[in-house]
Amino acid sequence: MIYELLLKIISSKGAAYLILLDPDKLSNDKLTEFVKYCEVSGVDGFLVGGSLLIDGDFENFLKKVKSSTDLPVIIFPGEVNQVYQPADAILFLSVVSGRNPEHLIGKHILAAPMIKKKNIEPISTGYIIVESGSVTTAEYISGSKPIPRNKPEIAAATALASQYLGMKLIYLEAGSGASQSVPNEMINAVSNYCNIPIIVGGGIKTPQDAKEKVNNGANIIVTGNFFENENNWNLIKNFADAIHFKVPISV
Ligand code: 1GP
Repeated sequence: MIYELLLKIISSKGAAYLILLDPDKLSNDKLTEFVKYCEVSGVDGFLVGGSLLIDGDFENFLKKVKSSTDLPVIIFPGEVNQVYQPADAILFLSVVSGRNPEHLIGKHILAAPMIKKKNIEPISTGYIIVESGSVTTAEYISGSKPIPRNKPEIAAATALASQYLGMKLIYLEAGSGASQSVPNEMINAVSNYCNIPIIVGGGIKTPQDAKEKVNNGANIIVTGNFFENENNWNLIKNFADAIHFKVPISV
């Protein structure tokens, strides 16, 4: 089970590091090379998806990722049409920060039978969109208001409600390419208030920022955009080392 595997990684390495692969943004000819690069740099697994898919061929992209790595490959769906095999798991996201019923339960009713039929492990996740400077694709597409940056208590109460509803993960999302990442005070408030693992992503551009997020209670860090620039690939290991604070750094 991928959820248990994530818990094991969190407990052995301090936190887990996942890289988001967006079929629209990563060219097919670079995909295998990038995935291998991530593997040797200490990444723990991959999310595949995006809030809006325009050009990418999701199914073939997913197949290529799976055939390039033995690390967990988890679908991070932006839409119901992103449920495909082969995948090890899918984040079954409910946008709990918003009040749009389609993204709270509607899409899930359409997706659930497909997930069952394709035998993919669903990991129920309370998805909390956080204000990050400007309107992000996740916010716009889900038609839901983000939680204000200066209201950590709203995020904490939302996360606790998600936990009480039986969700297994919280995802604090600033949005892909966000100009500001999720505030550390908010991560801290959420981690002090609920006891399910917290994923933090969106706008994380430095190992230092990733490390601060872990120090404030993030259990899983996600980066995507930053490595769409190939010149940044050599920094993946720095991110992994900053996130895996329990693992002695090798030189
Ligand atoms: C988006 O959290 C992820 O859903 C990653 O964000 O692309 O900004 O790293 P970035």
